[in-house]
Amino acid sequence: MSQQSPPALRVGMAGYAFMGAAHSHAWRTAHRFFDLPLTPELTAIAGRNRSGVEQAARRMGWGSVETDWRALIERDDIDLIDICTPGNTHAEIAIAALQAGKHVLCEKPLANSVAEAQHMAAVAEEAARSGVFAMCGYSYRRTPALALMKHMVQDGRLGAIRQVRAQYLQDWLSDENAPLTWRLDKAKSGSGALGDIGAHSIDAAQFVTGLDITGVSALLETFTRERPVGGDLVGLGGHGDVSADTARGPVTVDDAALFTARFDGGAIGVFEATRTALGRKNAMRLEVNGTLGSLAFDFEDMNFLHFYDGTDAEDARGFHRIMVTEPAHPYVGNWWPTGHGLGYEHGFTHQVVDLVRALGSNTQPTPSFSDALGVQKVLAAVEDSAANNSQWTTIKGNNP
Ligand code: SOE
Repeated sequence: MSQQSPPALRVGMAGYAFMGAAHSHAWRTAHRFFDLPLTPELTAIAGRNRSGVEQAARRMGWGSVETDWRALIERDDIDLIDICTPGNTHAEIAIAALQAGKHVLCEKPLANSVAEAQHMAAVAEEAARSGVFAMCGYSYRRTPALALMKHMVQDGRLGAIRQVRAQYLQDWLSDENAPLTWRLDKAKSGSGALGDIGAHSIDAAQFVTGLDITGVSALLETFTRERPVGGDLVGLGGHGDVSADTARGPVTVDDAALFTARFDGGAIGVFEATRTALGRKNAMRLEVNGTLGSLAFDFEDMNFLHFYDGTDAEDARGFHRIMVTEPAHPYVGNWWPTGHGLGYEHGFTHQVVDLVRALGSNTQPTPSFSDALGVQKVLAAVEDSAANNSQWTTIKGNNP
């Protein structure tokens, strides 16, 4: 007798660039490797350019297209809106979707300002009372090695947390002729490396340690203040047909962000986010030092977690290189035999798994918009500090 498939979760996605492709892969894949209470269906994808969104729909497996995100929200055959568009659109789309009774998955950072994020979190809190839920896409939490890191900290393997060291290093803007894109326009992206990749480090540090950042001292830098307009950035690395005499426009965001931080509970941290660290491609790194041990992760070596256990016998002490591919490790048991490794896209699939399981049990998925508001407050404090000679800037009540 054929097993009855779980009810459909009909998804409408806004946007179809890099994150749209990663999310589409996750919606297509999650239920084929994990038992889920709902079966995602790629019902419709929206984008302003009809030929572009039609090509994306064919390539990514979406059932229909819209040229306006509002049409997704008006459709009664869509249960969840997945927002994969630039940050300046997140608030309007998420609020409209939640108020129309549709669940929301919104890419990070949640918004381009604390005010927008507060509004989104308030609407999400209200919607949750009616069983309509929202989640923010801090996908690195679902990298198995980072999830293992959190479990080990929670289990007390590091003792009391003393220091956090977080870097997110890329180099796709090292070339001063890399063209202007929406990520370099503050009106669209909210900030540069700080919000684009520094937000991941802030969320991961707070998620892994369970500690909130309470204050920062920061500096931001923009090395290349004008870039060619009109070049099409291929992926994030190469770029299209720009030449030395292509007209140049202003860059209005940071290339690099550095800040020190204090956490509740007494720990201190140092953070770095840059898109001009030549040679570093996607080095999202997190190290946590405690009184009993240390843990260290580098996304460019994402299947491994490095653990120094201070309780080891003295002659056996040293960093252990844990290959995070054992069935006992988070998520990996649903994929391949031990030693076969996972990739960047698996974090997005695990994000869908946890979201769909939460929706299936009528519970709040994490990170919630309230959690993401906490990250937004840290981003704003970093910008405030940097604008005031790196003065110490506190984050009052990291969550509403
Ligand atoms: C670009 O820096 C980017 O695509 C980020 O926007 C993503 O959130 C990160 O996962 C990879 O790098």
